[in-house]
Amino acid sequence: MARYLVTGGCGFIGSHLIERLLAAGHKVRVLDDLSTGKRENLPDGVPVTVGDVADADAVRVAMAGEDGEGVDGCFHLAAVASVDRSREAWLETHHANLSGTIAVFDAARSTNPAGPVPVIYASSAAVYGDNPDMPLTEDAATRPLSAYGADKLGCELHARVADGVHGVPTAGFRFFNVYGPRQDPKSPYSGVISIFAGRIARGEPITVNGDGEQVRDFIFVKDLVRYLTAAMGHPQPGAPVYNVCTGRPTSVNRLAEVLADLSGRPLDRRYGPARPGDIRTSIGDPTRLVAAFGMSCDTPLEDGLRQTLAWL
Ligand code: NAD
Ligand code: UD2
Repeated sequence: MARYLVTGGCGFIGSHLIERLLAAGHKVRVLDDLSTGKRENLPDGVPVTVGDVADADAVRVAMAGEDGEGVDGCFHLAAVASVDRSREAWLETHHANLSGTIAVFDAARSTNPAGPVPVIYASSAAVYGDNPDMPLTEDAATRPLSAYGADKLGCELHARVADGVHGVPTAGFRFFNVYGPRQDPKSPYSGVISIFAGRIARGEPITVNGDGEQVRDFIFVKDLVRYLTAAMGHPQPGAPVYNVCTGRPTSVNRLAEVLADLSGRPLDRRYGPARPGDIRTSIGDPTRLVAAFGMSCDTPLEDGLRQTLAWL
């Protein structure tokens, strides 16, 4: 049994991760500002400190715990997880997304009585920006198109500092487009699958940004959290980063059609302007991930979408 801090634990991915950690018998506590996360996403009894991950004192206190015993590791997921929000609120999202990550690395090096503890953190496919070399390997050039992607790349650079200078083992996961139950269908800043699924289920129209032929690599959340727990169990030197992806492309148009089909509802699809800074094609190469962890993101899209629709 280990003790972990999960930042952003009340959010979509964090709540699935915590479900898995608790099932394995670990003790978990959470730091979350509840800006998009909800306490109801977590079972009763998980201690939640409401605070800002960019507030270094709040992070240190959350990591130390009431008894001052510290943690065995930290899963760092807190961020403003939206390209659109990072355009509207550039500096504010930067504080959460990059300064918050440095605050976590800093606390991980100094707060725990037994010395530095590992940090497993969320990066994003957004670091690749408009790189056309599909499928994207981890060695592909990074040229983010958004403040969100730039800050995630910054997290990876600081992870190297955490590891090389401060002895904090880290592993960064470049999540591609994650979907599944508990992704908020009502927020305009949510992922496209939850927005489309919610609107189609309510009989409302959906808006496709641009021509809808942009392509994404969608991963089911329950596939993803297995890598985070595996990485915590075997921290590696050198601040590795891994794509978390399937290698399978799906266009936004096709996604809308499959969702309408699975939910048995008519598709009322409208086309709006392309989103500024939107990436045209994003498909990852999972080779490094599979080699390192011996498992792939294998939930077929239609199965994952069914589970998502059933949760609504
Ligand atoms: P989410 O919005 O559901 O979860 C983020 C959580 O962080 C929420 O609980 C929110 O309240 C909390 N949070 C936000 N700002 C905070 C702050 N300043 N201080 C403390 N808590 C704060 O989003 P998610 O999809 O679960 O994303 C989790 C992580 O995965 C994020 O780092 C995100 O950037 C990353 N990611 C997500 C996707 C995806 O497709 N969902 C893809 C790539 C990367
Ligand atoms: C980026 C990252 C992803 C994650 C996410 C933030 C890439 C390739 N992916 O996702 O890893 O970090 O940011 O959580 O950078 N769309 C519509 N209509 C809508 C909503 C979205 O057409 O109502 C389109 C949108 O323009 C985009 C696609 O759907 O082309 C996916 O959008 P998204 O916001 O779900 O995710 P994306 O790709 O920006």
